[in-house]
Amino acid sequence: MSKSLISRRPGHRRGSVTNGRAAAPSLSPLQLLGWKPFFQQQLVLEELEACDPLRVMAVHRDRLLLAGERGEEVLALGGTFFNEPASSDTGGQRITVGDWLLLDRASRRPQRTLERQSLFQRMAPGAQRAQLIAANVDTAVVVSSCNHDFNLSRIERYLALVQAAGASPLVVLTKADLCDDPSVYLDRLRALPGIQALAVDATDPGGVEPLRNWCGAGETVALLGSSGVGKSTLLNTLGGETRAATAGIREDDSKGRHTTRHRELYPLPGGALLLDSPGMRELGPAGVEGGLEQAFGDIGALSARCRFGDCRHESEPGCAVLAALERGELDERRLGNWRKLEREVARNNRTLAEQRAGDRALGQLYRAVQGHARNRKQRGD
Ligand SMILES: Nc1nc2c(ncn2[C@@H]2O[C@H](COP(=O)(O)OP(=O)(O)OP(=O)(O)O)[C@@H](O)[C@H]2O)c(=O)[nH]1
Ligand SMILES: [Mg+2]
Ligand SMILES: [Zn+2]
Repeated sequence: MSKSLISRRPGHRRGSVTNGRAAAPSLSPLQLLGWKPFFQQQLVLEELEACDPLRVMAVHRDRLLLAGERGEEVLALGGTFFNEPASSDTGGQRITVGDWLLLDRASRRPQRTLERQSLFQRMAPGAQRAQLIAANVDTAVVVSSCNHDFNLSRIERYLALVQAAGASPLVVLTKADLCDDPSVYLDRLRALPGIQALAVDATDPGGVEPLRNWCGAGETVALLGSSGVGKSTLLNTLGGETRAATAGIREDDSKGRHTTRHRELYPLPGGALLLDSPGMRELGPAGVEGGLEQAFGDIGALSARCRFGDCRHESEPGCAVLAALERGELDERRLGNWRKLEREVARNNRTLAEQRAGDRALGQLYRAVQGHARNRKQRGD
């Protein structure tokens, strides 16, 4: 039976973001929040003088939790900054957890979000827009457990999302303590070429130690995976205290109870930021440009050897993909999953392109109306 650990977040939050960070004295408070030259380079002179960069630590319905050089602050969502039509790249929600936001130093008004180094987004079936999941993540940990939840095709789906986002992937298998032989699951992961994987007991502080190799000071690490796999448990064990509530899974089918309801970045003692997020039910890859080629590099490499450049790997002569399948070097399940994901990506990209065109038109209209109103005001109409 799984060990159940039900806990509530303590009334006081995690305290200062630089707490317990003696291990990384050489980094500035901003660097500990993930500030990098990539962001610094985007600031123009006036912004350097008049603005503060703040990291979006959590997005709530009506407010953002931000952290910057001066510590944490809360910013209400509202006002024109948040209500302007979406710019084409963010598809509807301008801000997501992990973003860098420039605030005017004096008024604390938001000025702009900085260009993202990586962006996680997904499409829910039938949705017109991509939902933003997180930005500026360095390592994405795909968490799965050594039980009924383990599903190679779903892990592949997560990996496609990770690679489309521009983050580096790691697979962590939890509940190694509840299974007779975790190496059976690790072996099955060998079918995913080039993927690093660990099996751990997420409740054991010693057991999760290897994960710290990916949690260096100033690094942003996201935990992704289905409900009940142990994302919040990993956060609590790595953090050395309870940061997020966890709850036992259903006995009959090992499914989780959707305990975590929002995404939030938590500082770890070693100086990394760890993103805990709700288990996702729908995982349509969005914004994938070249992402599948990375996540399915083996199939990409085979395709390059097909006789025809536009080979669909169905029945064409000289198809290197089908030949590999026949020789048993390529898994039929993996090829099937790749085909399915490719179709979804093509469909989602079409929807997003239509959406972007619509957003652009709306943005132009909005600016025209604003300009018109300004002119009237200047004329004193
Ligand atoms: N024995 C054991 N139990 C674990 C392990 N990882 C997680 N659990 C248990 O699994 C249950 C679910 O863990 P959570 O951390 O709440 O799962 P989650 O991924 O955060 O789930 P959501 O917030 O619903 O997305 C809890 O009862 C945990 O104590 C593990 O490695 N070993
Ligand atoms: Mg959770
Ligand atoms: Zn082919």
